[in-house]
Amino acid sequence: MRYREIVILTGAGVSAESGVRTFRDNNGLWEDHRVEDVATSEAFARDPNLVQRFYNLRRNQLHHIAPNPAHLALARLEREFDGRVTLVTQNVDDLHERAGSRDVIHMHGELRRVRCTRCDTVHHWLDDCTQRSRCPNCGQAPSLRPNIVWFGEMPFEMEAIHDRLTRCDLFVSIGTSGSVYPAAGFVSNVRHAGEAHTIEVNLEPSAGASRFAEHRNGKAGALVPVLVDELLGVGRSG
Ligand code: BV8
Repeated sequence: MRYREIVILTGAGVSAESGVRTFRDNNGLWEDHRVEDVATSEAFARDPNLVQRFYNLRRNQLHHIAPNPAHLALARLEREFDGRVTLVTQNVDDLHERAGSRDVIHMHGELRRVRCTRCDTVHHWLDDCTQRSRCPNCGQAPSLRPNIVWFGEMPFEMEAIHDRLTRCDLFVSIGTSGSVYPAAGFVSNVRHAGEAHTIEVNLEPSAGASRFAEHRNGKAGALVPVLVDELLGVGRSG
């Protein structure tokens, strides 16, 4: 089967072999806080220093991690596939970009950007962000928050994502537990299942596994390069 439009959704599992902790590690706990309780605007209003610390630790981690074969294979697919590849990631790290992917939709935002809550500008930011950090545009403080989509907030670029889902003829979900919406529902938004093929690549069957036509269980670092070779027709005789 030759595909024309592929949508790829990635989650924390695609970065796991790069040493980035998934949300399921520690049963979704960080410093004994449930992630859902830290990654919210209410938590930020209640204890901004705690939330800033949560993201500063993870932003600092960006300097010590590198893309793994799964990230590199997805960048190769974007470069060499003779149709359209849309990469939507739930991840807030920059490993897809550092692997060479160019067209990445960060639906949950990015660790390397902060947003001013006063003038709404977004800035590239790799250092610690605190309540004393001044907005590079309006100069106010406190004003900067992580440009991350918290629980209860609308994910970014939903319209563009939905448009690509309804047009794609292949949807591949990689390294996600299917526990967070609306990403977990994307597989049900692709064109009528009869026309689009759907593949789940994950260490283990996810909560939404039954909604996929095909399942490949194992490590992304091993399975994604194989899948990309197949999609590029590499190693296909004749
Ligand atoms: C919204 C940024 C509405 C933060 C994140 C009840 C039912 C249904 C939905 C809800 C509900 N109650 C509330 C909701 C909505 C809520 C939600 O879904 N909650 C869940 C907990 C039930 N969703 C929201 O709030 C979303 N917004 O709904 O807005 C709205 C409408 C109108 C107007 C305004 C608002 C916003 C959700 C975004 C939250 N932010 N991230 C941060 O990163 O700090 S989500 C966060 O969790 C991560 O981004 C990540 O996406 C997600 C965890 O998911 P995964 O990526 O799947 O990670 P996980 O660890 O769970 O799984 C990893 C998988 O990899 C595992 O399956 C594992 O087996 C596998 N794996 C591990 N190693 C490997 C591997 N696979 C392959 N290879 C390996 N080596």
